[in-house]
Amino acid sequence: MIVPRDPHERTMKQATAIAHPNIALVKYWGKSDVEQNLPAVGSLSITLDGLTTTTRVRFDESLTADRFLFAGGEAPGMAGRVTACLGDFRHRVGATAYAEVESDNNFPTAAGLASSASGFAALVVAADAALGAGLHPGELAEIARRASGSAARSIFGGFVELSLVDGGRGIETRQILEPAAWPLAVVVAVTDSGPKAVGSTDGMLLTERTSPYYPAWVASSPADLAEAHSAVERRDFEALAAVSESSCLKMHSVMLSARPALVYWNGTTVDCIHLLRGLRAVGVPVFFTIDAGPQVKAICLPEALERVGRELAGVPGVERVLVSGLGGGARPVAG
Ligand code: 2P0
Repeated sequence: MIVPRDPHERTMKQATAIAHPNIALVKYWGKSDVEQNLPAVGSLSITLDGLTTTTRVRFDESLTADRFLFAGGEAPGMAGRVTACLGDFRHRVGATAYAEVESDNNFPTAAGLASSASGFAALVVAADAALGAGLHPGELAEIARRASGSAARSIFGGFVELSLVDGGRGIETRQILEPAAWPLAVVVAVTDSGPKAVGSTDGMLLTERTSPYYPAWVASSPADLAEAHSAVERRDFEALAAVSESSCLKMHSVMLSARPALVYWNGTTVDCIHLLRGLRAVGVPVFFTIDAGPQVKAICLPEALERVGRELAGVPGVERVLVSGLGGGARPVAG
């Protein structure tokens, strides 16, 4: 429980924001500039609604360092990245005060659900609201992106595209379709809730250095993005399914061809892929995507949700399934 020093400070310098994780359908894997955390490829994602990060930021001139609490406790593993992101934010808006940050998720952090994306999106939106800085969403996405590439996408809701601009020296992130305009559903099959073996940043750098297929991955990304963007605009589920599965499998192909190989899947991951391909082959509107971990995300039309959830839950080795619809972007809330 944070006790503000006085009511004025509470009004002026503290705010709470929520953000949701997102799932990329056209994947981001690789950096063109590690220092700037610039992605080597654009990406296209959907923002979820059922899973939420809530973050409170309180700027206080009397603090001598930033402080970060996660789920009520110290989180030394994340504190450095939180401090760096806050530093970036202060630099952008000309602020000097350190901040106390309290964050929590209403979903399992180890579920392979991009909690860094919702975490950094909520952080920058709460910081912006606390200081009344009024940065526009594109600027917030830019600050969040430097902390975690996927976080830029969680600033926005629904269908979101992160594009490379200026010959790859910058990015632009924007919503391409509101969530209500095409209310897809998502089932996450958790096949292993342990921590992943190799984090995304290390995995990307290894892939870039060692996979002979990495240049082909980067070269093929713009066409996938254009195809997915068009499919979303047309609400063409089959077209989105085809390009999304292809992008996912190409990303895992460059991971598998790194030395040493990055094998994020387990046997249950593969069983889920076969199940979902089988369902789609008999006309069930569903496709899969998988990130840097063994969980399988099934994206489906609402009418298929009950069956997809039931069938995935029945795959031996699936620990549990989480269900979500599409949600809005990161935003301040009362609290
Ligand atoms: C994505 N992933 O597009 C891809 C697919 C994982 C696999 O974005 O290094 O944790 O912090 O910028 O944000 C993981 O991204 O990576 C990720 P960093 P981040 O969702």
